[in-house]
Amino acid sequence: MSLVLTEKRDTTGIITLNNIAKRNALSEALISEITAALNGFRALNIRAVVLRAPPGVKVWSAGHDISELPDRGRDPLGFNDPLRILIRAIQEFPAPVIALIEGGVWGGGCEVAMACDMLVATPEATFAITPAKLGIPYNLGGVLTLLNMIPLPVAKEMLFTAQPIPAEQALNLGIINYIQPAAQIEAFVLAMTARISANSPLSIAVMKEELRLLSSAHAISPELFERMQGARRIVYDSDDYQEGLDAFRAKRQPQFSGK
Ligand code: LCV
Repeated sequence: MSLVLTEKRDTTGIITLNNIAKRNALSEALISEITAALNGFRALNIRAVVLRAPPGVKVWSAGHDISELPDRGRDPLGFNDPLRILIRAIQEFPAPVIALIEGGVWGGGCEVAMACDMLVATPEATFAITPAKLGIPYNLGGVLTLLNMIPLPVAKEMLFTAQPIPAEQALNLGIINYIQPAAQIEAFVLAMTARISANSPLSIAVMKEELRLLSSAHAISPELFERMQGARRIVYDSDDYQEGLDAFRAKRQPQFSGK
């Protein structure tokens, strides 16, 4: 069974995350189907992509597939982790990718949505960034994606509380572009992609790449990078990291010791 559905409407490509039973958890298999769909769209004259879940879902994506996270002792969010590959594939796709959000967006699912160029959500949509709930040391690239989208105090609140924020707050903060009722959201997003498709794809592609390069242009010394990696290693070597994984697998609340 395909984990994603793809569709071409004129010059818009639509990718629908379709593993509802697992709440569209971003497994390696699901991610490889999304990246394959994006690569397929590159070969066609696609001028805008919509990334969505089926209409009416309660969960857009439950984030990283926790069952695929390594036990303690290995970086869970390394450069070649499938989630990191997907984030880069979205950011480097040469046309705008619009996230059409219905339902809850969790963990790495928020970073996938926020790696998109624009977000349109239903009023019921929520956004929760959850590494702290699992004992995960988020990675620098992921934190930068969030920092480019969310005002610092709110990014800290979302990371430290791991609690969802509602679509209205996300709209007020400029994290999402529009809120649209579920009955109108697809037509609204397709009208947006039609406007984009009428413009110069070459001009849009170069401006998207300029914005990506400038927003990720942060001077960081080797010493600073190594210091952060060392700090992250303490976390993914910790009892708490293992406890976060074990608790999710056992479907119980984690008890973090701080060790
Ligand atoms: C694997 C899952 C998942 C899942 N993985 O349905 O950002 S970071 O750093 O934290 C990063 C590492 C990350 O993204 O970590 C994942 C963060 N995500 C979360 O913390 C959300 C975890 N999921 C949930 O809280 C619930 O599943 C929600 C609220 C999303 C939906 O609840 P609901 O009651 O509707 P279930 O929990 O019953 O889940 C249905 C099936 O999907 C699996 C879950 O194990 C269950 O599988 P079984 O039917 O086999 O028991 N599932 C859900 N989320 N992230 N598998």
